[in-house]
Amino acid sequence: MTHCILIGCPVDEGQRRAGCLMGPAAYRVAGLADTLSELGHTVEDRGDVIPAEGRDQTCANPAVHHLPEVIAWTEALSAVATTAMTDGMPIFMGGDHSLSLGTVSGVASHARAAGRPLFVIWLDAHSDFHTMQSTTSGNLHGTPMAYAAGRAGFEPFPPFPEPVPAENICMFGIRSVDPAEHAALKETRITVNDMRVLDEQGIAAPLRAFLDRVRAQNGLLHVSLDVDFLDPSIAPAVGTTVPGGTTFREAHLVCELLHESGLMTSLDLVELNPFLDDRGRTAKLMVDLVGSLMGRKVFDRPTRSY
Ligand code: NNH
Ligand code: MN
Ligand code: MN
Ligand code: MN
Repeated sequence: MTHCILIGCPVDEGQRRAGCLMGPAAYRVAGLADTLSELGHTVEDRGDVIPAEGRDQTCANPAVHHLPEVIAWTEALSAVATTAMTDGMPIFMGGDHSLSLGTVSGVASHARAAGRPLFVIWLDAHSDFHTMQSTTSGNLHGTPMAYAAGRAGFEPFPPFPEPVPAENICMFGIRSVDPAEHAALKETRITVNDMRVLDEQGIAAPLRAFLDRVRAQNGLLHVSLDVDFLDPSIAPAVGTTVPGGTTFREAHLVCELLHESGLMTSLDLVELNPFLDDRGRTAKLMVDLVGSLMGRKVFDRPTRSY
C-alpha cells in the first residue's frame, strides 16, 4: 500500500500547442484517484499548483519563449515535489514536459537530503536533452533531461540541486532526437534505448538491467511518462506525435515490471493535451497505465526476484 499524492501541474508554456493545462482535470475526470484506491492505495489530491508571477528573465537564444513563466513553474514545482517526497509518492499530473524541470529538481533535493542516489527513467519519443542555447524550437519542454543531468546552459534557472549521474539515466521509446541533442548525448553515458533497441531486444531485458542497478544502489527512482512514448494510433492526445511508438502491451509491460520492482518513488504524467483527444481515450489509457504501475495485473503470478 502506497500513499499516493496527486499534484496538478497545469503547465502549458513549455510548448506552443495550447491545451496541456487541461491535463490535470482530464486525469481527475478519467478516474485516476479511484483507480488508485481500488488497488488498495491511499490517495490525497493536493489540487493544482499555482506558480508565482514570472520575473523579468531573459536568455541569449531568441527562439526561447515563456522563460519567466517556466522558471516560475520550476521553482514552485520543485518546492512542492520536495515536500511531497517526504509524505508519500507524488504523481505529477501535467501539463507539458517542462514541468519536469521542477519535479525532478525537487525530487533530487529530497534524494540529496536522504543520502540516496536518484535514478530517472524517461519514457518518451524525444530525448528532451536541449539546453536553452541549443533548442531551435525554443520550446522548453525539450530541455528537462539536460537540466537534470547537470548540463551547462540553464542560467537563469536555479542551479539543479544535485545533477543526476548519466549512468543513472535510462531512456525508452526514443525516436526523435535533434542533431544538437544527438551530439550532446553521445558525449554522455546516458542509456538511450531507442525504438531500434526495443525492436531487437524487446522492452523487458533492457528495463530489468536498469532496475537491477537501481536496486543494487538503493536508489530512488523517478519515472517520467510522456504521452508520445505511446504510438499515436493508441494515444492521439499529444501535440508532438511521432509514428513508430510503443504498443499497448509494450507500455503496460513496462508499467507492470516497474510495479514488480517496487522501486518507483515518484511519477510524472506529461504532455496529455485533452483538446486533441478522441472521447477521452488517451486520458483513460494513461490512467490504465498508472493502474499497471501501481499493481493492477491480469493474473497473479509468483513474484520474480523483483
Ligand atoms: N526536440 C524537439 C524540440 O526540442 C521536440 C521536443 N518535443 C517533445 N518532447 N515533445 O518530449 O522542440
Ligand atoms: Mn502565453
Ligand atoms: Mn518529453
Ligand atoms: Mn515527447
